[in-house]
Amino acid sequence: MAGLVAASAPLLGGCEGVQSTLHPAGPAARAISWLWWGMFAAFTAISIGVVALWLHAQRRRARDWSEEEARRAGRRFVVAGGLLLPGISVAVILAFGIPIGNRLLPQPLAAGAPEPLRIVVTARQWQWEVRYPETGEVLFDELHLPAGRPADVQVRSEDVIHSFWVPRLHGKIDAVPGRTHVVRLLAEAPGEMGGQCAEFCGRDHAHMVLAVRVHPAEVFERRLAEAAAAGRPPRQAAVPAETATEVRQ
Ligand SMILES: [Cu+2]
Repeated sequence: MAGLVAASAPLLGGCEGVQSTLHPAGPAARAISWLWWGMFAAFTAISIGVVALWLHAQRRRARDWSEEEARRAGRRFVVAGGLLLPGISVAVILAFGIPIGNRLLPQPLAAGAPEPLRIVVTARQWQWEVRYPETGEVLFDELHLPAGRPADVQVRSEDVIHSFWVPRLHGKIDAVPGRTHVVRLLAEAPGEMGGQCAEFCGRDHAHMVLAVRVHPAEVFERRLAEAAAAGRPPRQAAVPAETATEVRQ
């Protein structure tokens, strides 16, 4: 067992990183990662059980079955392996998954909780436009967040379907033309992380990345005030979609 743990250490090291679902930096991503680990443990146990049964069957001496016995054994096999096992597995996953999924929704906040920051993210081939309606500041491929304050990100698309995903903070949410989907991001501590378009959207899909910077709350507030005072100019010029590849390489 100790050997197995030692052997898996380098693999688990791969779970770290700026863009890892298994290295959560907020409550939503942590809930998703717990669900993932729970499913991983449960299905590992089921896989081991199935292999153990198979080995047991291999070693067992064959015996003659009457027709009635064979029919009964076959029926039992279908009920246990075809109905009970998948039925119980799906019920257990739903029992954990539905409350977690519900907690991930941008529900009304309790009285006294900090007001969520509003951010509008518009996806287009192949760029993220990030707008802060409070100040009018517009950024490209860059998202700044305050630590400890939720941000309701309104996700839209101007062309095809994209998917907005900051794995260390939350799950994926589709950016669908003509619709606005809201995802509530909450980062617990300052730091840098990555985001990525998670829906194939054309030639430069793989380059449609987002740098996410989480600032201490007071630094972020200062940043907002400075942007408001600066007369709402775009902080960085838009990169024309045609030249986006060259610029990024
Ligand atoms: Cu994409």
